[in-house]
Amino acid sequence: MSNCIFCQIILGKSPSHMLYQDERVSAFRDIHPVAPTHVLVVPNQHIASVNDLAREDEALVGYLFTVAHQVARQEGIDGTGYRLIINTGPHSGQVVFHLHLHLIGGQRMRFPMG
Ligand code: DGP
Repeated sequence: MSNCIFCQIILGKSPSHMLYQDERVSAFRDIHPVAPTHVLVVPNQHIASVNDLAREDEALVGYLFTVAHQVARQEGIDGTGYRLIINTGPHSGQVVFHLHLHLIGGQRMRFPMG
């Protein structure tokens, strides 16, 4: 989608610090990191949010987690641990309506959230 910033990043039309990309998924650093590692793992296909997932996207969603793990390993935080967050809709604070998984780590995080 031409008006979606993540689609523009995936296509290389907007700048990003890309860490991983293949034909299905891209992973790039968040522009406003909240921790030493803050990466967004996104499907290349435009899907606005979890609310817009279809049954045929189930394998793709699983693959997002596989790539998140791979990037966590690349970043050296798989052993210390990390948090994966998917915001969905206004109450969650979702601001970019292209499905994305926040991979956050590199420091101890507070819990519970909300
Ligand atoms: P969310 O609230 O879950 O929709 O988070 C969207 C995230 O996207 C937020 O942490 C900031 C990040 N973001 C927004 N615009 C850009 C951008 O142009 N480039 C990058 N790398 N990240 C962006």
